[in-house]
Amino acid sequence: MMHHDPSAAHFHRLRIIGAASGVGAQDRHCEHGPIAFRRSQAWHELEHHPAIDWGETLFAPDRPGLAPVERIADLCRRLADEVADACRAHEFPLVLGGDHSVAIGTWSGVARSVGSPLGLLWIDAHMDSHTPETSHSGAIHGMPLACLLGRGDKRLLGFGLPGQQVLPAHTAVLGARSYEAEEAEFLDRLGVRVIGADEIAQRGFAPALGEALAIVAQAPAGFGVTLDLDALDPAYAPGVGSPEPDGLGLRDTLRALRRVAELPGLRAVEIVEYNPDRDRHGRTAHLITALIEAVLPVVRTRD
Ligand SMILES: [Mn+2]
Repeated sequence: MMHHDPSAAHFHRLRIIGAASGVGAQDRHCEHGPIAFRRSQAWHELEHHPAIDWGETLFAPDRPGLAPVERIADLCRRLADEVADACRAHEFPLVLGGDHSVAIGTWSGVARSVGSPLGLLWIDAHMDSHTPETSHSGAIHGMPLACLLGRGDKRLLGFGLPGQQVLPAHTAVLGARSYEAEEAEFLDRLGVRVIGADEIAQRGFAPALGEALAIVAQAPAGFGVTLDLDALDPAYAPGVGSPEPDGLGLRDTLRALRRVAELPGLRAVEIVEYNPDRDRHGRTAHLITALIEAVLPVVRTRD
């Protein structure tokens, strides 16, 4: 008998799932993120850890004639399956992107496995809440949150549950500082709480995070965290797809993930937009290692 009580979640291992796609971005170099991280010195610090397993690394199909949206749909469908499989095996999914369009697959997979829409904390410099009608660039990594809220290209919807994969009342965007008015209006209309960089600067990071966690962690079926590395200041994360100045601090971000890992309803974590071509001295790769270590207490091994 499966229980969906978030407090009953128990994970005996952390499963890293690579989502090696840059198809959703104009600059496609994020597709090299998972493979480059796996080859990095930073990963070697963790690769023999008994509680961590690197599962599949998935790629977007490259058949001629496939439109970007079809390639992303194919990847996200398989990613949702892989994430749901990890959940079924009581392994904690940690998805490593890849551009942020892969979030459509990650959170659809978790929502399917718990049988109900989730809470979601979206930590990002951007809102990623365009629809095909409002997008200026057409890039799908600017649309995944809207898709998870049930709005977007039909080919990108319904991979987990019919309709919404996440509950607007239990979704929060944290750290946004570069966005278009249409995105802010869309989220506002749905009642999604956005705590932007300006508000964080005024109130301080800890109270802002506390409010965001109170919103997402009360979702009845549990919640997830997706971290776009561009939420951090480029000084700490230079290796991202779309760097934006004046981002979150390193300690604040690590503290946030440690705090999240203590909450019983946490179902999965996603780290995206790692672009190894822009990294400097492995700084961003080492940051990813530190972020994985911050999440690791979700695994409670029975001695
Ligand atoms: Mn993003």
